[in-house]
Amino acid sequence: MIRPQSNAYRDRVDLSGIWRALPDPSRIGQANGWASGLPNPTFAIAVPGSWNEQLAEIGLMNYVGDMWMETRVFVPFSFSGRDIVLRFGSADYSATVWVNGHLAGCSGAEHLPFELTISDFVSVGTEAVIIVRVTNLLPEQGPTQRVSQQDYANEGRPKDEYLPSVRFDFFPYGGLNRPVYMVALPKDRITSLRLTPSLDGTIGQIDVELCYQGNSDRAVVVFTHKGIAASATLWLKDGKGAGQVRIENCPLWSPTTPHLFDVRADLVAGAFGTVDQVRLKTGVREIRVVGHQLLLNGAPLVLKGFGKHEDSPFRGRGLDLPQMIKDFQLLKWCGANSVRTSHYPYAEEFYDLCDEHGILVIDEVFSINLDFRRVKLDGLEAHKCAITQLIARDYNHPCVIAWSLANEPGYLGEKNYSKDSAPYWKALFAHARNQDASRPMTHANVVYAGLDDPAFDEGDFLMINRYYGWYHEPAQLDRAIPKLIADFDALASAYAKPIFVAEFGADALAGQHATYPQLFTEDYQSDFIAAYWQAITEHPSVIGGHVWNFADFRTAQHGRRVVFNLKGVFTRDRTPKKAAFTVRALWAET
Ligand code: BDP
Repeated sequence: MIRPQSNAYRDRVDLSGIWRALPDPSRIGQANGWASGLPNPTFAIAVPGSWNEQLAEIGLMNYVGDMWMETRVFVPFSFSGRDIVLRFGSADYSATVWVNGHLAGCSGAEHLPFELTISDFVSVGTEAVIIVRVTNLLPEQGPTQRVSQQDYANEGRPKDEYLPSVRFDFFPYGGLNRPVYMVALPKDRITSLRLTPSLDGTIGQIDVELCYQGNSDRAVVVFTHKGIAASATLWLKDGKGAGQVRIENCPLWSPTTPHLFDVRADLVAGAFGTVDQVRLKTGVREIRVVGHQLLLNGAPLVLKGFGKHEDSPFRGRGLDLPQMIKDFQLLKWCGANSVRTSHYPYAEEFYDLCDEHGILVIDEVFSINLDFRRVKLDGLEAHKCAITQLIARDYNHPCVIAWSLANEPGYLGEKNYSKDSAPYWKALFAHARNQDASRPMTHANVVYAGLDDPAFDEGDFLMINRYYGWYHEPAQLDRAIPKLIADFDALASAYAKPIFVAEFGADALAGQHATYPQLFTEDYQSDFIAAYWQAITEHPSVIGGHVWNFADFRTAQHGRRVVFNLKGVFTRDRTPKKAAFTVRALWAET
């Protein structure tokens, strides 16, 4: 999927701004003709943005259900003769779209972009009415399953009930949380561009694969970076073409040298000359797993950084560019070199900034706490689709060094997890490797799934989330750390693969202190992180760790949570806690 862009051949109109919204808890909207225009009164809502905090005062903080949203957009005369497409960065969690009363289509996988062709439903020089019905109710089957209040009761675990009902420890914000564009595309056009870098000594190679529609005969793809230029001409046939560039003494992309190439792909149709052009940035680097190490450009990596969330005051999960910029300043200030996009794909702007700042990314699909007592074939198919769409979106980012296919399956410690889930993981990892043979695959293991988690057999490196000293052995690091080291030792002898601590952390209420180990104090959080970091760096098979979490974040309501999950080393408004200074000192030495 090509990102929306404006150039001599393509155009985009940004639909961000104030839209109209109308909740539809009883799902009466479609029968009452809302697809053609919302009845009054409606509420103003900002897009991108989640409805929850924005519209809390009219009772929508915990609302789960359908929300109808409307905007109007003038279709410019310059869009004439081109294909007109609506492009949503995401809709949380799914959406149906109508344009001037015509059904335009539906969203794809959660937290990922989708495009709908609307050329037949609009006329240039007039205003189009865009209606979107968004729902934040998850489907029953999928990479992340729905859970209801009734399920908690049926499963005999009323104490686990969250408001709203979710299977995960973050807020199920609803809305159009990423930019929406109306895009004009040439009829003969590039439909995808895949760039796969590798190294041959000091020569950087980039394999180029391009798909197109129309009657073009060749494409010219040019890579430039500070006075270096290389290009490939691809001869096209049957909708695709491939080629390779080789760059002598190639400047490589890495956290310390995030060299990026500007890429320009021109689609050429014989005597008509160039008919389409696409621009993006990429970098040349190679990522490999060898024994217990993860190698970037041949050198072993120590991953230091955080699990994060997209979460900000008022916007919820809505794209917050100033906060994003600030976060990169703080990541660099801490000395972090990596993040995991826990627990879903982030906005595309985030990966652009990771490329630019040299932040390595473990890119995670939206799959949390899969309960294998309920998994059906549809769920596996939806999970595969989500992986396909994630890889298609993020493939060209040098920052992405691995795909995480799931977080904490088997969380409920289901009796038959090991047996029931093995074929699922086999099929899922095989599918993912078909989509990308160049990057390692992994998943995050929870302690309850056991060290014989069958997903470990399929992954290239082993991610573990551990909370010894917090949920277990509370405030007792002397008991916790030996358990952590025992897990490292057991995994290292069972698998010839690197181990990575994808989550470790403790809640801290900013301003809370004690002279002795006390949960929820800044001091215990700091000591906890320091003790884990020592165990991580001392173990030869462990390639690093990510503190859970970068910043405090809103969760669904539960007695265990004081409004937010407080495991951030920064507060939700990015004030550093003591632990932020601790990681800065530790990571400066690593
Ligand atoms: C882990 C989950 C993460 C939670 C964290 C916690 O992966 O989403 O927020 O625990 O409890 O198990 O803080």
